[in-house]
Amino acid sequence: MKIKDHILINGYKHILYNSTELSQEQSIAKSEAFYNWLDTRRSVREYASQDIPKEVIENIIKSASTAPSGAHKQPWTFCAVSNKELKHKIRLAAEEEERETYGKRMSERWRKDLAPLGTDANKPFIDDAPWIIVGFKRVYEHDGDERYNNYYVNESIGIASGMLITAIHNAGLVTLTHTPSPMNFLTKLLDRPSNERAYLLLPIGYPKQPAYVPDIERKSLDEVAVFYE
Ligand code: IYR
Repeated sequence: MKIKDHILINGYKHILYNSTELSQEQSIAKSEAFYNWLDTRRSVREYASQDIPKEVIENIIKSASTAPSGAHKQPWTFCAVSNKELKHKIRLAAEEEERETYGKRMSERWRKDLAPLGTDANKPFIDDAPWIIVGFKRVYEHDGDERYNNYYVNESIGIASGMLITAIHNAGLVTLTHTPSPMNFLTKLLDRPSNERAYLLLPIGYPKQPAYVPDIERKSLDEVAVFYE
């Protein structure tokens, strides 16, 4: 029987999925190689000023935007900033919030948990990295005067952000997840509409040479997985 190149479901066109079939051996080898490569990713806090081609930034954002999302609404906007004055304004505003956070909002316990990672209220990486990307979640959309909520917005932008971080690593670049809180200042500085809320800020660049990262270990498979066979 000839396979149809498309079918209709609920009257909507569904096209053939082009699957890339691997043998079990290939699948094992590929998944192991991917894990080993992904395990080399680290959050890096010190950046070289070396520039990145804009095309790379465009490609990593396109990669993130391939993420699955609630009802395929793709409820995200990624703002990529290389403008030095704007990055500096963002740094100053982020540090102001962070001074409050580290000085007053954090519990003693939280401060202790962060101590091994060496984070503090200073965010020089916002100036130093040639690009920063601020991911915004789009809570609702407008259709004329009406507002429609998007679905699973946090889950959707969370998945897209993970894919963005993976794409950055794949491009031979480094990043770290900065989550200034509250982040309203980013809406103002980047002139975003009221249906968008900042979700995370990622500096993107090459690591300073040499750069140091915390000597930490990841949980073992046993600690993060339970199998029911
Ligand atoms: N948002 C602050 C504090 C911070 C909190 C956690 I939990 C971290 O893992 C790292 C930092 C900041 O971005 O510095």
